[in-house]
Amino acid sequence: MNKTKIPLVGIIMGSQSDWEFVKPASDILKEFSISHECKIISAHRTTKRHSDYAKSAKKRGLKVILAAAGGAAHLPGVTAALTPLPVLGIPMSSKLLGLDSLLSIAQMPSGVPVATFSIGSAGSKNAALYAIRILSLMDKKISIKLDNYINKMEDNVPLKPKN
Ligand code: RP5
Repeated sequence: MNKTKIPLVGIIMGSQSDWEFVKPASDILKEFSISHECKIISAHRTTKRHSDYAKSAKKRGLKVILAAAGGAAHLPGVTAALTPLPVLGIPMSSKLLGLDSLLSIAQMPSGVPVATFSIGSAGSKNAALYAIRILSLMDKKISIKLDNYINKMEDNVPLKPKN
């Protein structure tokens, strides 16, 4: 991540305990050299931090927000209620294996959209790739890198299974 650049993507998570499952999103964005920031912001425990962040996000130049939360996972939904930016919700695993998180994020009332990804690190990685797809519509360099990434994925899958 280039720290001198204004972040294009904001990654927020409800707790430090989420970080190991959220880090793959940051790793992908780094791979694409996309400026981003990672912050612990809870919709329940840090309400002022959260509302300041969500309300100022667009003005600060962010284009997409990834929001990861587990259990009663209100962070993505409440963030989407406070900003017009696209919010990509990532359910974290939980005592109920993340099904509670998944449903909390997916079952938004009409009018306040949140894109919902799969539970845990695969969801984090895909949310980052989805953010990259959004950004690629406005940036030719990102679009070329994305095409290369997609092509390379096929090259990395062997045609024949190994013993
Ligand atoms: C949520 O509660 C967080 O996103 C996390 O997934 C879950 C548990 O948080 P900790 O009790 O580990 O801080 O808000």
